[in-house]
Amino acid sequence: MNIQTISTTPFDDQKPGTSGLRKKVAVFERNHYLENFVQAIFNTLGDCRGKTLVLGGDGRYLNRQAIQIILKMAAAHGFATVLVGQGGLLSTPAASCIIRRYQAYGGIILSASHNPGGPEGDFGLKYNASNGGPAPEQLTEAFYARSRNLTEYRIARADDVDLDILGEQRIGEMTLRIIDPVDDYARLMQELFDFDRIRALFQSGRFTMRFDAMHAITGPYAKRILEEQLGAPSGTVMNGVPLEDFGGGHPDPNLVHAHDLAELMYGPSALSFGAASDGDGDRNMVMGREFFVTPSDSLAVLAANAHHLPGYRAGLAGVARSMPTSRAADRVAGHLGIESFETPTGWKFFGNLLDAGRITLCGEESFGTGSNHVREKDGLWAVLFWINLLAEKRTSVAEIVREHWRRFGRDYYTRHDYEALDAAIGQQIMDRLVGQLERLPGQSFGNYKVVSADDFSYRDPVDNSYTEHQGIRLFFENDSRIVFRLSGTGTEGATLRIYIERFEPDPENHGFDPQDALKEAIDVAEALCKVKALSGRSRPDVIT
Ligand code: VG1
Ligand code: CO
Repeated sequence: MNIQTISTTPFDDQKPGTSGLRKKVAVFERNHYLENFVQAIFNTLGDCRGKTLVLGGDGRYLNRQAIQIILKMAAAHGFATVLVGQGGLLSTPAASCIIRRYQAYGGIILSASHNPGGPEGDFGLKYNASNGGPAPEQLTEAFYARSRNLTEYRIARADDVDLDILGEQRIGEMTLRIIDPVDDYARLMQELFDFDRIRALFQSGRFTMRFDAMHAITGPYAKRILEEQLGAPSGTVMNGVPLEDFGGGHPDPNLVHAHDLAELMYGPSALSFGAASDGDGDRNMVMGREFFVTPSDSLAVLAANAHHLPGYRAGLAGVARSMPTSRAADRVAGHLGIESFETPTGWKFFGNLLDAGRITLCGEESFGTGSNHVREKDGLWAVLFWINLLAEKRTSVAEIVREHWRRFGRDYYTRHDYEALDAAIGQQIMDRLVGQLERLPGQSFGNYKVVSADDFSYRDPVDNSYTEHQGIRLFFENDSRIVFRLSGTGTEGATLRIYIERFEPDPENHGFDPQDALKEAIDVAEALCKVKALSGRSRPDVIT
């Protein structure tokens, strides 16, 4: 095999964020940019001879070109086999599933998740380890360190391969296997859920649903599983063809960006169930008839009901949630007498707990839910979980959630995002909050009296690794909490996320809109961080 060694100079911005390296497409298109980062990963991994790599992405602009480059670099680095999803496609959870099933050494997933795609949009690359999960921080830090002193990268001189033909090809000594992106994942779903019961629900004719794939990666997965295997009527999957620019949309499953779906959920002909997933298929939004399920509630409901489903009959080892996620799941864990954990934002922090068998379910407020079946959050899995639950309980989404609140109390919850702020303003807001931390306890803002305040840090209970500066938490006397943090996935300026919640035990008070129920707390948050005053914005860009 003819391997070329190409001289290069380092870039100083290849620091992975919450979920891999994410940049504007134009940045990834800079000469050697992608190659440098891939070489930094391979240098960190060391000797890869004889090993297997999994490779695929969400189909966004640059996906195919990047795959051709990475394949040639993998060949130059000595990988024995690379498994690639047909057409270069793999959802994030499917990649995780495939790494585990084939005992691969690791995988590279190309995606910028819910960020827009196309030439003007974003691109991203993340490395997952042998457990199928996102590289832990020690590893991503090592990639960054390597990227800063690269002088060359190695790449095989070879023709581009055809990514659309299933089966084996060779690049030099390396075997390239193009596999069906859906098969292994669909098989895993069959092991976890009661497909017969779900099929019966669709056949009953009483259940109507749509799944909005948002022209992103889950289209082929949802069509195969929902329509072909479970007998949902064709057309159940909307926007099911993955497009390089997601049809110009923002593949982010929330009420703002999945509005086509949201509209079908209201009015006289509203559907019984609606769901959507994001660019790379790891997020989920779940709705019932005229009812939106807050992701934090979804995690709690799944935890409380998991024992009804085949894959989880044995019960749960424990549950974990990211810090900004509401405390609803903790209440369920307390009730079940199992462990609960609060981790920093990002799925990589769940990996050790899952590997050690300490937790079975985990989730984030950002439309992410998952279990020990893979090591990523999994959008379609969460949707199937809900459908299986509905098939089991023969009731509505709204009734399941309301019943949950009656039992455990309701954690009113909202997140307000101020996107693409001037980076200096974002930093100023966080610095000011940190500066106030010591003085805040004891201070009152209207009915809100601060009990404690901190800058969240986390010591991993499995490997003892330590992570700091994961967001500012304020706890109030009336069982409310406000969290401030800066996004680690944005590619423009700074995005401030404000997470606001209040616990309401009394079922008489469970019927309010969260924006009304949290009105005062939302004002307290502004008084504390002054984002509107400092940025001149009059409202958040996205409210979830
Ligand atoms: C966001 C979410 C976080 C999630 C991350 C990756 O990160 O808040 O919960 O894990 O996206 O999800 P941040 O740093 O922007 O708040 V995905 O679907 O983009 O891989
Ligand atoms: Co995603």
